[in-house]
Amino acid sequence: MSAINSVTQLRTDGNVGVISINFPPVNALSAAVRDGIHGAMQAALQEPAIEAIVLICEGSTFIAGADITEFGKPPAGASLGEVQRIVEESAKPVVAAIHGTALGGGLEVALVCHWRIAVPSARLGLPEVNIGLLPGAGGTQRLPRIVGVEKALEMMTSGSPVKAAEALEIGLIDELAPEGGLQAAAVALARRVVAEKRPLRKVREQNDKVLAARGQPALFEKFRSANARKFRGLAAPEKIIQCVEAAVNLPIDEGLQLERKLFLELMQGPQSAALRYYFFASRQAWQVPGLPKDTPILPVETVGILGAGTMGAGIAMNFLNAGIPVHIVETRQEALDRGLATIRKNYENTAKKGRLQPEDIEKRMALLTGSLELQQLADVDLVIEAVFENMEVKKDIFKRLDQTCKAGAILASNTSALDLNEIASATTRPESVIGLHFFSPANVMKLLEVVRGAHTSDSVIATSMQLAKRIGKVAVLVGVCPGFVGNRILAQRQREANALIMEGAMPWAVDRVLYQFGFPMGPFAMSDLAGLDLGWNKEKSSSSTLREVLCEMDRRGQKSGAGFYDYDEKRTAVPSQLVEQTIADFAKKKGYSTREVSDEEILERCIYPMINEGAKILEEGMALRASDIDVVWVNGYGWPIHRGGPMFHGDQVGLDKVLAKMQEFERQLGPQFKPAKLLEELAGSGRKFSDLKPAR
Ligand code: T1G
Repeated sequence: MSAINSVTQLRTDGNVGVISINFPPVNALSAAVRDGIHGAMQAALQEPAIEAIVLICEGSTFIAGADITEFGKPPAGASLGEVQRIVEESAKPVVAAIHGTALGGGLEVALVCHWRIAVPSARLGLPEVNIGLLPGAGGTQRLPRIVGVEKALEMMTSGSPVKAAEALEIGLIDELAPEGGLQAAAVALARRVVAEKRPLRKVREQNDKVLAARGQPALFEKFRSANARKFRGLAAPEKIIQCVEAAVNLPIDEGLQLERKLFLELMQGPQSAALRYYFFASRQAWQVPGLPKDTPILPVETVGILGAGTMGAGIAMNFLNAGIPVHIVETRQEALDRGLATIRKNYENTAKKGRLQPEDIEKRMALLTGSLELQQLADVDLVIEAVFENMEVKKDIFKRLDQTCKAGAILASNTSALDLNEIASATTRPESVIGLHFFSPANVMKLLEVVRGAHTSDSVIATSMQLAKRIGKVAVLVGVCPGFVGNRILAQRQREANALIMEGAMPWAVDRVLYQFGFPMGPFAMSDLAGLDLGWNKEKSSSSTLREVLCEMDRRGQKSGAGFYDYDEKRTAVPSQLVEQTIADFAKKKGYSTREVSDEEILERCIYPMINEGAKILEEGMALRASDIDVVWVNGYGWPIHRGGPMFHGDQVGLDKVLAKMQEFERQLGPQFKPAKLLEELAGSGRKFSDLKPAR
């Protein structure tokens, strides 16, 4: 056995040379790994006793791709192209032995091997599109040659890996190895290849599947139109399609040249920078600086939920999905029955879409119980209160929970804006009180704002962050302030959207500008979807707000067939002349004078105050990092992920420009645009939000 370098070993097993990579956490293709493979291949090729080679990894996974932390740094070590060439041109057969994930550059290395074997739990994919790139090491040319054009297009534009069984089916691997027996199986395969004198099979020479698609441009046009909505605004998918078209129509070396050109365009573009930033931001959000590594994690094996309404039922599903028993307590039987029925209905709807088996519904429902007795929560590890947003109601509930629940139980509120510290003050155990702010629909939305109270203990915080991961949420730790982080920033955008339509911008213009920016829907279309009459009281309505005026006109949103927009029977939104006139009349009555409002002003007025509010949130320590604010907005409010998040966007625009605009708006429109001190400091010193160190 010889150590090629610190991360690579070459040992022999009979006539087979085994190259083993060990570069935690995911054996990414760092310079050391590339040098190691290249050096080990040279050694193996020169060793007469070695007749075949196995490439395998230690740790949790096969190579999970290029080392994203090296992007943007000066190249070092053997290039990936050199590594691939020495493998593909090897005179000795090379077998890739795959466990965990073979992703991106990792799969592209496996694709230049002559054979591929994997354990059943392995997954193989080319997820570069998720970081705004395309497979830049031959994946766009080799994958279609193995799995065919349609499957390759789907895999590379979705970024989704396939499981080993499917990989075997589509020819991406040649054999399955027993779990725990990968190396032995790979060596055995290598030995058979030698014994049977099988010719060296190179993917780059297999052209039948791409030739079969030649002369069928409609295939690509159909794929483009079928995915137009999903690819809206994204640069990478289109370039991937172009590379696959090249794989079909050009010799592979020309296809590889195009792939290289388009890869570099994406690598140097703003979208990949944003997506790579977000990749790390979403992983950093889990880390709570200042929390001792050995902070005890409390057991959460049973959960109680107070309230069986939309939120309570949705929250319950997260725990049922993770196999955690839930007991829901309500005050009225019919509300409880309705909540339990809603949960079952949601599962049945998911099953109808083929995403859940009937037996899984029963497994989940078997974990769900309900009653009208708070006493039933005496022994649960965690209670989540999801009742009416009223401070007195919540304080009364937490007082009773404090008297009912066992010592050490975590008492959480799902409040979306109320003061958690005041809620905690109703108990004798504020150290056990935390906010778990789910977003509706709670069983769908990934974001969970974990709200730390003034007295919340480290254990309760650490337990809550870990629990969030266990139930598949993206957790961000936030402080106690009105609206926490997400809704506090949303209020800025909402205020400006409402002001802009008083000044002459149409609701559909505001929606269009924000939709074109990348949001899934603009604020007025969103209001129509949610319903304009949330919290509206017909008896007390006094035409004092535009929303009241519209509700009084029975324009309550999509559900009433009209809101800001008119809706046809297919619920297609159509700008309403009546609303246009209603807005003009209302604005006049309120003393507004209307004017032409440019798209640029709409965008800046909606986005810059969000960035400014984010700066205030950081100043007050209500978020640990600027990137946490971005993770909140990407996962809770549909901020276009290829723009990184509001704070990343501010850095991209230039904080000096954001500051100048805020100062201009402050002069023109009022103190609501007053720049945050932090924005002034950073802009003044030429720094970015990304230069800030995480708060403790
Ligand atoms: N490079 C560097 N670090 C990486 C990494 C990568 N490719 N992937 C993961 N990490 C780090 C991650 O930051 C975290 O670090 C730790 O590993 C665990 O990750 C030429 C150009 C492999 C499925 O896009 O999908 O190849 O926070 O928390 O949930 O065409 O990581 O612990 O310090 O996600 O078990 C293509 C991205 C690259 C794969 C494991 N490859 N990674 O998931 O752990 S571009 C990818 C993942 C490329 C080629 C192109 C997942 C995972 P820390 P984790 P996990």
